[in-house]
Amino acid sequence: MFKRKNQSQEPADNGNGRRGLFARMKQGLAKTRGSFTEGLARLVAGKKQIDDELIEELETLLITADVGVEATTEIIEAITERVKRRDLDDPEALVQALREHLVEAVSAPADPLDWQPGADQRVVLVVGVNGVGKTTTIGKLAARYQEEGLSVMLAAGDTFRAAAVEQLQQWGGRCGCPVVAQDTGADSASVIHDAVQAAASREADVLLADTAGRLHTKTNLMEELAKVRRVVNRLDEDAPHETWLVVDATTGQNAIAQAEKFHESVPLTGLVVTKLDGTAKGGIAVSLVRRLGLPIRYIGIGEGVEDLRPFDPEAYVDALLDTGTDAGDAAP
Ligand SMILES: Nc1nc2c(ncn2[C@@H]2O[C@H](COP(=O)(O)OP(=O)(O)O)[C@@H](O)[C@H]2O)c(=O)[nH]1
Ligand SMILES: [Mg+2]
Repeated sequence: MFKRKNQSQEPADNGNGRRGLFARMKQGLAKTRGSFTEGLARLVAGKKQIDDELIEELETLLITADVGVEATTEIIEAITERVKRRDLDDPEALVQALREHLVEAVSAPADPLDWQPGADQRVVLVVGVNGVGKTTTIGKLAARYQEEGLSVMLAAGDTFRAAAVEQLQQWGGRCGCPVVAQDTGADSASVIHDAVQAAASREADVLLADTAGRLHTKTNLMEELAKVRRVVNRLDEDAPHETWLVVDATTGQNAIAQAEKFHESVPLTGLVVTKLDGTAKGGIAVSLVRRLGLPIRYIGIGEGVEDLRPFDPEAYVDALLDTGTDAGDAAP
């Protein structure tokens, strides 16, 4: 059983309590925040007004954090325009403006995921290349959803290696979620097909389907995923209800091209950005949203079950810029 079941008996500020949520996210984003906030502080220090040099350095800072050339150019242009209009006249105001622009850039239109026990069943396909954190994310999500009172089933659709199935079974065991699996080397689409049928007959609220990031055969991964999607869709014309691409934040700008390729083959509905704790380039979240127009649903900030957070654009940017406080914590 997970420790967080006992959380009410533990001090409120142990990082799991409501007050500690924002602190924990800040800690997870420490690497990006470190370079970003220090950079900003250095830029702004001792400056009474905003000059070209300051704006140029801000541009460099954004690029360095992997915000991406396009988003950076847009933000810098908007800020330059505001400086010209004298709408922004001191470095403090500049930081506030930067915050606003980043929040806007990292937000994409999305319906809330307010899934209810006993309501419509949700089939979620989780896709992404090998090692990005798909199985781990599914394990963390299963625990989260179970805690919210939803009944969860898992599909071991990554049939590439035995370890992948075992890994999912371990996560399933921890939260008591049934795992539908077949032997290694089985057809991923067939496993997920069976799982969708099993989830329907057991009336599970959520089916989280793991998929392969690599294949035994020379079959194209994208074609295989498209097939999985078709098979699921044949069983239920509304399914998959969600297709989430897991992206490893430490991949850098290559992640964008990778994401676009997936999106062409299996229409994605959202993103999960993992391993943000391992990089100073948390700006990748901005590039991804800017290029794909998809919402980030969750972020991974560590390996533990509690290290998956629903994504909140404002809290994220505040954690990066160090502008938020625990008191203002709006994280769920
Ligand atoms: N630091 C860190 N490690 C993570 C995170 N998410 C996953 N991992 C680790 O990344 C490795 C690969 O994860 P896995 O779920 O097996 O990736 P998959 O091949 O996409 O299923 C594992 O060691 C995970 O513990 C994260 O948010 N932060
Ligand atoms: Mg896996």
